[in-house]
Amino acid sequence: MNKAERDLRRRMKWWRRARVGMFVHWGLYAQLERGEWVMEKERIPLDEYEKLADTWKPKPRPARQWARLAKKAGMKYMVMTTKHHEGFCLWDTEQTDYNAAARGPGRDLVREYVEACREFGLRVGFYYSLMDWHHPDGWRCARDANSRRRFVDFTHACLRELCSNYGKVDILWYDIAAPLATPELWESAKMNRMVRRLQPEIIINNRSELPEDFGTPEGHVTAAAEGRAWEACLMSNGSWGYQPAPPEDWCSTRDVLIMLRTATAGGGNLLLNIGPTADGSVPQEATERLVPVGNWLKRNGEAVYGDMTRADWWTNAMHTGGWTQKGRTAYFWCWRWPGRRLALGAVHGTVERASLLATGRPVEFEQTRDRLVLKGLPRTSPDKTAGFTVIKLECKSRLWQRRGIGWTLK
Ligand code: JFZ
Repeated sequence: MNKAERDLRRRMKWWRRARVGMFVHWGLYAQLERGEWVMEKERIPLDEYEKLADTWKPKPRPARQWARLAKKAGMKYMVMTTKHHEGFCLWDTEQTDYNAAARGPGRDLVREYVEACREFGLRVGFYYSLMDWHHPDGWRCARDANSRRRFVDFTHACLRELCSNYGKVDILWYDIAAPLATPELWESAKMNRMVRRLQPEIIINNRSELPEDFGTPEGHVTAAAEGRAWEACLMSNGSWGYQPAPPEDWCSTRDVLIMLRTATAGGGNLLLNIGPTADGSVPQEATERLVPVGNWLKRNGEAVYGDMTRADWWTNAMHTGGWTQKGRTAYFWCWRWPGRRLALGAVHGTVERASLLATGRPVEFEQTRDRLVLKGLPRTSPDKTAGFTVIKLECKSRLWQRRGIGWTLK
């Protein structure tokens, strides 16, 4: 391992162990209640959209409510949109007066957010959209050299402020590097050097057209993602920015746990979004689903947090559940409870102890060749939060399950 790799490992350590964070999409668009792309999708003329900057009046310190919920839900970090594609800056910037301090809100919303994260012991992430629909050079920069110069200077200056004025920033989450086609045109290498000079421990995602520290598969959780650190980001109700949705469109508590299992097994993180309303309130549906996730994690977090071992070759191997793994301990997440006996085939390795993770209650078991049978289980799933019971298997060496059919026939 060379020095750069060692540095990366050290910087990423907390993040790998943290596993789950809260994404927050919040901006002028929340007032229209049709998602964060509404300006573009409905081709709202700029002068009409700009009026939203003065009509936006969020209630005092809503970020405390987000952070409190994130904490309750077992999340360890947050990432908030400091500027989405609409171009409105949520912090007090000198680069444009299209910002929260100068307009309707009358204060620095990024500062409130950072303070709330710190109050609740959460790591701080900044989302920053490179694409900008409001800046006069935001599109022109692709065709005109002077315009590009101005826009790149603006972009770098915004990031300099964000990395200078808010104390320690843990994550920089770039988005959509349009319309400039290459990292050379954005001067991304220089930009990220500056960011790291100001924030030596920061973790940077891969959306400035450079790979940097982690990948960002979106809208799906794939166990076999990237061959390096990755974080799947997901909406919880079919929209990033606030948009009311029928209850069926919201991920359930079980959906979240299923995604969390897949991410954990694949060695990745999960960044789950909420879109607060214009005044900053968290939609009731989000609270209803996320609080139980946190309660479940209080009892079963051991199967999620920490230095998990990649167990992605096991994904979906059983119809009763799936696995995560931490060294010599394997966790079977049973989502379809089979009753008093649970049989797991093609399992290799010697189990020394089996128990229900949530309560520690020991479970009787028998291993014959590659078959593991757990016995004397409760008749129905003991997990009353989400019907998702984790069985902990402490093993002599690392357990694994063979893929494919017919292996027991020889
Ligand atoms: C972007 C934004 O356009 C969207 O509003 C939201 O902020 C999301 C987190 O990021 O959307 C993307 C970005 C990248 C891909 C897809 C949608 N992608 O790489 O497939």
